[in-house]
Amino acid sequence: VLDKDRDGVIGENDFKNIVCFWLKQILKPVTAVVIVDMQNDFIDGSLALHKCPACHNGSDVVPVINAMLDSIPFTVTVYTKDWHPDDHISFIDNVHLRPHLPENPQLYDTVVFDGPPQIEQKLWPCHCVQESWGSQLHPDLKVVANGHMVYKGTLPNIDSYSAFWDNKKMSRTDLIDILSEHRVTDVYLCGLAYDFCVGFTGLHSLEHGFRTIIVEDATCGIDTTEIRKMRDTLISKGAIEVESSKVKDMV
Ligand code: VGL
Ligand code: ZN
Repeated sequence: VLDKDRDGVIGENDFKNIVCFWLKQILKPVTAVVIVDMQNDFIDGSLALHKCPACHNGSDVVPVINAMLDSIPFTVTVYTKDWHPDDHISFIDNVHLRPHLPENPQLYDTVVFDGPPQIEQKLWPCHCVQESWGSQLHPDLKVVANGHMVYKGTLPNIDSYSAFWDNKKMSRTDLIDILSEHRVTDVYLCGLAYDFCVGFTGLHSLEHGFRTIIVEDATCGIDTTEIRKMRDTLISKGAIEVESSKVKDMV
């Protein structure tokens, strides 16, 4: 900011530069779009949304996201991948691998694995195993040349719904570094699933102080009740929801 007037004293030019810098920051947001977990398993595979209670179809949001990527000049584009080792704690078929296995666990139950630390975990079908077909991005999703890839849920003993931190905030991904490096102010969120990975990423985005915008028609979810709860929580903490058609006027 002080490049032009380097006499060590804050003069009129410095002051103007500082005001200009902050006006630009305020008037011209630096935007990132975070495209969460648009992977085969959530669209056509083991955790396909159309087989889940809300009966949404993950493939419906592919063209909406593609259209945004074609028409909106986001400064930063991030793709996330749920990226589990095959002995991951969230898979129902792996409960026998853990000590103190909960009694007769059922798919989609939330169980508590003994610690330390104690882990509360919802049990999912095996999904998004590293390098498998199910973990690949949907083939029709547009992948931009300068996009970043963030991997989450990569450790066997902890799940990670958010693309920032794992569910116990013991480890973090590269996402905050990518956003900070580019001085991002506004985070636009889309992808799957609204009530889990999109939602928790949104909550952590708010915690980091980003203006957090959920693109309504570019995301869908697993369970209607959970979707409603997540929406209420996000809105109460300051997130906003907009239609993709409105985003071009905000960026
Ligand atoms: C997700 C359940 C399990 C998601 C990931 O991407 O929303 N949901 N793992
Ligand atoms: Zn997962």
